[in-house]
Amino acid sequence: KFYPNKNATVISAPFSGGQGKSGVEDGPEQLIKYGLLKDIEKLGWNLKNVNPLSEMDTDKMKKDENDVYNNCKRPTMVSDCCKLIYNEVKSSYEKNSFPITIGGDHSIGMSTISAFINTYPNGGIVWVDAHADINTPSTTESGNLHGCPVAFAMGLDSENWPPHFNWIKELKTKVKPNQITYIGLRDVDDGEKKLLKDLGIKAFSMYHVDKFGINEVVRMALEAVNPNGENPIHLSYDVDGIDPMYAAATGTPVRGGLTLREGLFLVEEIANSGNLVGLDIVEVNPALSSSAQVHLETVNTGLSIARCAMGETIL
Ligand code: EXY
Ligand code: MN
Ligand code: MN
Ligand code: MN
Repeated sequence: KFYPNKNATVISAPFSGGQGKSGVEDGPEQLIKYGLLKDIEKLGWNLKNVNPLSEMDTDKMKKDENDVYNNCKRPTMVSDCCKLIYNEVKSSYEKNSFPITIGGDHSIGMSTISAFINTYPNGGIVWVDAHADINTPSTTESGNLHGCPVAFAMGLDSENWPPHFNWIKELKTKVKPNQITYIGLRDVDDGEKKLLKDLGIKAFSMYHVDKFGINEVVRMALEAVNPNGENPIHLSYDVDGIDPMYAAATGTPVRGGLTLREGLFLVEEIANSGNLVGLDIVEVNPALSSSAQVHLETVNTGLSIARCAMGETIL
């Protein structure tokens, strides 16, 4: 419905500055090495692969320990890289090319969902994650900006943002509470719980998945952000939403997550709705693999998410 020409852009975002562990910047390379582009082409898509960070010396920037503002770590690096990623995702959306952004850590979600909402102001976002990633500069305890992208895209607490993020503050459209929903939550900070509650964001934790089943949870999630069934959907998928049994090579694994099938079913269901227009796959960190098998499992989980999103199992 949205992409009659089946054009898609794989946007590599080899970025790790939103958190402290190195290795997540190699996620895009590994996903591509194990077949991401070929897999999607096989499903009939015309692909381009771009890397908006190719000119950035992110290694050098990461060592700048003075790059701190209030409680936020590496705001210069995160802001500079996220702005480049924003521009790339926005341009893909404008060209009617399905953006598939591969991370990299989840701080880049501030770019992808901002680009989405500034293209489709009535769109809905599904955020799959063990974490809510909605800390503000005032609530974050870790100072890691990969725990904050949703707050930035919503414009929360913007008076306390590092001035580096003025570009995102000035974007015309902010994500509104009824435009984002979560699936898979199980490690949410107290300050985040209060924000979710106060804002009335519909969030489905693992408790809800167990109680209602994944089919009903996806139905409720889509109803929350796409009540008329016609709005475009952007899916931001943190692989740590899936249980570490299937995706252990990630920076902040939390036990008790989605099974592989639950994690893929929800993607299939959203793809089947015909409204999926953009995808992020983030937080694959090959360096955190305890064995070659764990490495393969995690990368393959990422590849499966991509194939399901691009229609592999639409019959
Ligand atoms: N809530 C914690 C923090 O703000 O540091 C953990 C965030 C982990 C974020 C991961 C990527 O989803
Ligand atoms: Mn995340
Ligand atoms: Mn997470
Ligand atoms: Mn925690």
